[in-house]
This record gives sequence, C-alpha cells and structure tokens, in this order.
Amino acid sequence: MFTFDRSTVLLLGALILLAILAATFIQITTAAPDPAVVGKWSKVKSWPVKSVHTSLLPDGKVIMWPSNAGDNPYIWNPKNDEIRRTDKAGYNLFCAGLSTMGDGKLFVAGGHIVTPKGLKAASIFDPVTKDWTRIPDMNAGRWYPTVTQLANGDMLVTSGNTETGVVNPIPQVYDIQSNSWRTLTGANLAVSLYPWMYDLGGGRVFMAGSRGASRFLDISGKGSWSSPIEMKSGSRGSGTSVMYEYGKVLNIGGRTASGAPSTNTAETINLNSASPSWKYAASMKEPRQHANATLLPNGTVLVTGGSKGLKQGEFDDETSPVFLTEWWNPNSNTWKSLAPSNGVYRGYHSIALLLPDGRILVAGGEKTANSYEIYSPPYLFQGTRPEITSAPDKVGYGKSFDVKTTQKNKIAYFRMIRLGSVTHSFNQGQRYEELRFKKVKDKKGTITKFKVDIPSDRGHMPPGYYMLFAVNNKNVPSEAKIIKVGGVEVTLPTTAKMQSEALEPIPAYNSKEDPIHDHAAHGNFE
Ligand SMILES: [Cu+2]
Repeated sequence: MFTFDRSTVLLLGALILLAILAATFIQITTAAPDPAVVGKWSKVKSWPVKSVHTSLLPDGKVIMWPSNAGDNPYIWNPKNDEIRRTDKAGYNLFCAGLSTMGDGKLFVAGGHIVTPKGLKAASIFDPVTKDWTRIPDMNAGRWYPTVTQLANGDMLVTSGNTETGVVNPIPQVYDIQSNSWRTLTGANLAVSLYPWMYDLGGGRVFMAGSRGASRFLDISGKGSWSSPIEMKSGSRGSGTSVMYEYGKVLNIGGRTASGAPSTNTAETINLNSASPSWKYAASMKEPRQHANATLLPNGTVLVTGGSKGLKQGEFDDETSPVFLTEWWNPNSNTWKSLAPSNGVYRGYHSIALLLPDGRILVAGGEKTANSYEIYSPPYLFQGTRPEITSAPDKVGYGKSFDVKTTQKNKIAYFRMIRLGSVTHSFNQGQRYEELRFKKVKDKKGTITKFKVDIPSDRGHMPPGYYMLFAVNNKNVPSEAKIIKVGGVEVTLPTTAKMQSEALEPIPAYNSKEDPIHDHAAHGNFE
C-alpha cells in the first residue's frame, strides 16, 4: 500500500496552501477597481459642440462654445443632461478669455480672426436674459488672453495676440462702474499667451507662468511688473496651474522647452512668504501637457487628460495620450493614481470643470470627436454624503452666516470654490477657500446649526458666485449650494455710451487656411 512520509505530507500541504493563496491573489487583483478608492468614469457621450471654452453659471448650468466658428454657444444642464443652443455674441468667441463677474454675468475678452490673430472686442453674457452686450473695445486685439476678476469686482485682461499676431504687451482693467478700460501702460511686457494669473487683492496679481519666469503685476496707477521669479523647471508651456489655497500656487507638467516632450514634474510657490520662490513638489506618475487641473471640495487638485508629447515636433500629440487620473494632496504633497478615463484623447482644447454636485465634467479636445464624460471621485462612494439643508443665497464680507446640514456631528469643514471658467488648460475662475466656522448648540449640547465666516479681506475671495460645500470628517463633501459673495452688481453700458464708442466692425470668420494645429503659430503658448 502506498504511504506518504511526514515530510511529503508537509510539502503537499504547503503546495496546496500556496495554490490557494495564489488563487486568492489573482482574484483580488482582477476584481473591478473599487470606486471608493479610485473613483469612477461615466461612459463617453456625444455632444453637438466641442466644449473648448466652458464656464459654470450661477444657476448650476454650464455654457460652452467651440473652436473654429466659436460663435456657437450652448448651455448644458448637468441635472437633466439637456443641451441647447443659446444666443450668439455676434463675432467669433474662439480663443477669448473668460471669467464670471461679481453678479454672475460672464465676461469674455478677445476672440478669433485667424490663427494666431485676435479681436479687440469684449462682451458680457447675462445668464438670466441670455443677452450678450458688447462693451468698449480693448486697446488692441487679444487672441489667448486671460481674464482675472479683481477683489473690487473689476476685470483684468492680460496678454493675447493682436490683430497682427504679436503679443499685446499691455494689460487692461475693465472698470465695472464706468464701463471703461484702464490701460496699464507701465506694465509693458510680452508675456505668455493664456498666462496663469491669480489676484491676491490690494492691487497685487501674480503671474505663475506658463513660459519663462513668473512675476507679480501691480495694477495700481499705470501698472508695473516685478522682477522675475524663476521657476525650477525654467518654463512650462502647455502645462497647467492652480492656486490651491490663498497665495499658494501649484504649476503642473507642460514642456520645459519648445518641442520638448512633457514633464511629470510639479512645483509650488508660497506667495504669503516675504520672498517667495519656487520649490519642486512631488512629481506626477505621468508626464503631461494640455492636461487640466481642477480644485476639488476635498482639498485636492485633480489632474485629467493630456499628452506625453513624445512625437517630435507635434504640438498636440494624440499618439502618446495620458488617460490616468491623478490627484495631489497639498497636506502630504503626494499624488495618488485614480481610475483612468475611457481612452478618449483629451489634449489641446480639452477642459475639466467641477460641477456643483461634486462630479467633474471632462470634455473637448481638438483632435477628438465632440463628446464628454464625467468623473466621479472616490468621495462619492464613501458613505452617505452630508447635505446642506439651509443656507442663504448671498453673504457679505466680514459677516457670518447660518448653515444647517445633515450629519451635524460629523461636519469638519466648510469650503467654497468659485465658479470655474476654463479653456486651454487653465481655469481663469476657480478659487478655493476654507472657511472658519462655529458650532451652535442648544441647551442640551446638541448642534443645531453652524455659523460660517466670510473673510473680511476681499483678496481671499473676489466677489461673485461660489459653491459652498459642507464636508464631513471623512472628507466627503455635500452637494454645493451656490452662494453670491459680496454685493457687486454690474451695470451694463448704456446705449448712449456704446454709441459714443467707435466700435470697429468685425470681419466674418473664414475657416479656410486657419492653421489651428500650426506648431509655430502658438508661439508664447506652446
Ligand atoms: Cu487654441
């Protein structure tokens, strides 16, 4: 009769155990990724428009318009997924700068004649009436300008190419009281196209990039630029940037020299320090250019899309796309890899935009068919979300306001994020502010509501519409309540005022021979 000795039995036992372990391991590694860890992407859906310029409006809807024939704006309602045409501006809005104003109107500066030449026109879109109002022309054309809302509600416009295709070196401030432009002739400098501008209040604005050195812009009087503050990377053309809390900026990816492949490096600067300087932050897993960076209500910076830019001489390289999603935690200075998108290339002319429900709209891409997809971050799968049950529609500076929520014992933060306005990998509107608050308790010690403070320093929160999120102790945010901060009302220019302005007629757009992908034409952007 066949028998096993003791050592054979032990060996067989060990082998069986190993086989079980291996099977379990394979099962774990092939299981569907847990959305509570990596988030989840919706399916890709088609749209009638390529959302190249995209802004959140105070009613929670999203306005967008395409490249080429840019005077084709649409409004999408994230709540019921309806998309509809809205009124036209009367000229080509492609390549303009955009940001919402203190009362929620959308300010749009510049536009497209032909690559790389810009219009001097500017307009204000009223999201209630859907009317576009043309305001006085700027000093010269602006193709790829940045619009930055200032602490007093005025609108700064920086850079952009003129009608002849050279950089307009003079920033201008639109005065919302007098409906006129203040021209900062003392700040004469050709800077990057779509520069990464952040208002700090008190007349101080910071330009974080993209190409070459960063600088402060003093907008008082005739204006002036500070001496340069060199980035660690030297330059980040086609990269992206966010101010992730007041005075703290993160620059991400891009190319450190013209024609170079993308970098995965990132760097930060603290403008609250006496002599700010750039320091490398942790690097992303993937190198990227034409990516998008979005401030999220859990305090992280989400990075989506882009290209590794490996194909020599290609401005918008769809052959080396990046689908991995990553977010950066400023407290730990670490990047975490999240679920990859659906495999649709989102490069040049793509966008990402935070929606009031905490999801992120990802869309566009010049080399991509018109479509969108929505990313739901891990915080949407980590248990019941808190809910804001009561909050005011508007709040003033230096005031506190009452907020009621569910999960009162678990509320750990109140955070506000300004409505985003994004194009060309830079969000000209988003701002992040963590608010101080107190718990209000009844006699039994039960929390009844919260008193939340709006800072008195307008530089921290330029006036306008913000998403208010109540966030619990697991860093899970509520859906936002959209609230107006500051009492700014924008009065549109009168007919008499506009008749006195000699507005230049705008030539009709001719799509023939418009070299949208011309590498050389993108000069100070690429
Ligand atoms: Cu473009």
